[in-house]
Amino acid sequence: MSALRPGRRLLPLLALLLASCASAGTATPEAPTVEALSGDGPYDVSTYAAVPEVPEFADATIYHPTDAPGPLAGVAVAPGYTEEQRHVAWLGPRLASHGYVVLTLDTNDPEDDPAARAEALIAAVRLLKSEHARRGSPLFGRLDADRMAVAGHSMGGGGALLAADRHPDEVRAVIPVTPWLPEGDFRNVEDPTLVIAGSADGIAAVDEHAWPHFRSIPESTPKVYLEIDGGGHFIADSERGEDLATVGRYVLAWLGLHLSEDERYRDVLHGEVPDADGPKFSRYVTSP
Ligand code: 9J3
Repeated sequence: MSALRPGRRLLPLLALLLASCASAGTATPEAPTVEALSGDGPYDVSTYAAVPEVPEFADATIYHPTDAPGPLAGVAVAPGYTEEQRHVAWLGPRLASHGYVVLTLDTNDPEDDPAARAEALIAAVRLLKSEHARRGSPLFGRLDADRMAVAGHSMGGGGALLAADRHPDEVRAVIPVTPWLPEGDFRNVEDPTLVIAGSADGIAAVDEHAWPHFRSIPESTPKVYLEIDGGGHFIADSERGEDLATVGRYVLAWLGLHLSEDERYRDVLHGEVPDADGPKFSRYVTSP
């Protein structure tokens, strides 16, 4: 039996090694430096909008990396109240060029509430999974159905949180950006959640929305609250976002750690906040 002991001790090491090499869905080959994560990644991106129709949302666009090794993880993104895909569209090429499949959607009604946006996001996750199985889809056989994230702006962010609250098994990571949902209570959220907020948000004030949302998520759920100092409601808007490089970097790190399960991203999120970021953030709270 004693001959087994060294093997037993080596097993966790071996598992770690395998995990870091094989992390399925991790298509980003470069080290997660500030520079590498602040802009588009190494992959070519294609888009298509001829996706099967579903009742839960209107049009959609799928962005995917053409030359990334699969299986690929996916992210569904919902815009905010009265907004359209173009408001969140920058995330398509940004994330897809780093190896993710991204679906941006238009809600059925631009005034749809967060609950409708939650169902739209879950339908989008299911649609991505079905694209994996649909002959003729550009994603046929290329997706990892177990690695899907939901994200959104404002009511779309409230929707992303609700989606994770109601369908924890269908989601692996959640990224609400300046989320809006009064009295939002996310005590059932088990999926790792990155809340991105702006301290000067005049539409979804952080004290009424993002911060209590974050606080309502159980301490047992991996979560980070990133608050841009002086940031408004549109810090992650394709046209109005003033520092999309920073927002995108933390989104990529969250997906890298929790969707691709690549431990190299842990330090980006849980190590020291880079000197250049310190003054940008009014709060950066991580748990656990
Ligand atoms: O999605 C959003 O930007 C929500 C903002 C808002 O004030 O909704 C009020 C109905």
